Amino acid sequence: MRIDVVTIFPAFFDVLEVSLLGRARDAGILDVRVHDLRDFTHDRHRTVDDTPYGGGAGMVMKPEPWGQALDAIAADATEPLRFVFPSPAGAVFTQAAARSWAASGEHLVFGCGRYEGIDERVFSYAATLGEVSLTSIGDYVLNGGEVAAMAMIEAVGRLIPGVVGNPESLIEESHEDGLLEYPSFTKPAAWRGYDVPDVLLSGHHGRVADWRREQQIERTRARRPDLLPD
Ligand code: 6GU
Repeated sequence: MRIDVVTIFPAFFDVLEVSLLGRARDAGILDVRVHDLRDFTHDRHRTVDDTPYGGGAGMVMKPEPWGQALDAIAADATEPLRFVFPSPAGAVFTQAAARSWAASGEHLVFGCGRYEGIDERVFSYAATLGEVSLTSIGDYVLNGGEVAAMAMIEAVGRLIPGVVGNPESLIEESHEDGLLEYPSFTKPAAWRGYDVPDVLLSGHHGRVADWRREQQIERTRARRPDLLPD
């Protein structure tokens, strides 16, 4: 899968070299390329922002460098493009979106804005080159799209076949079946006065499965009732 990132902080993405996604890159499963938005400027100060029309606080990212960056990426794309602009004003990113993007065969382009945002016309222009998603990772505010893009890249990347070693570990986990994950335990069976639930030591696979499902439902009711059907 091909993923491009456009950012004024390319070093933020150095951590993609390590861990699971780093190995997937080395194995040629994930091809992630990070671009510095300032490389698409032409003035001496490599300016990427300007004051907002209509006034107000903060700066807005100028459209011209974005247009050139998106054009450069589109020019050598071989798969359909999806432009993802991380934004607290976007639709909330979910496991369903991660699954859909991972299975789509699309080339993902993350456009990371800073300051008060990107000139709105950039989204309209991107829509002439591919699909456009404005996507939030939750109801809180970050300083820019970089951390959100990283979260989405990891969520999507680990669903690409071969990235996660054991595909079964992708199935039994929080959100995949619409419920939170059941609690896990390992040895020792007794630790500092806390015991592993007896049912897990029983060897009855059916009872273990029933107990885990009950735990999933109970936890989801307690912590995330919004995930349960009415
Ligand atoms: Cl995607 N961007 C920013 N700046 N803040 C956020 C976010 C994204 N998602 C939640 N908060």
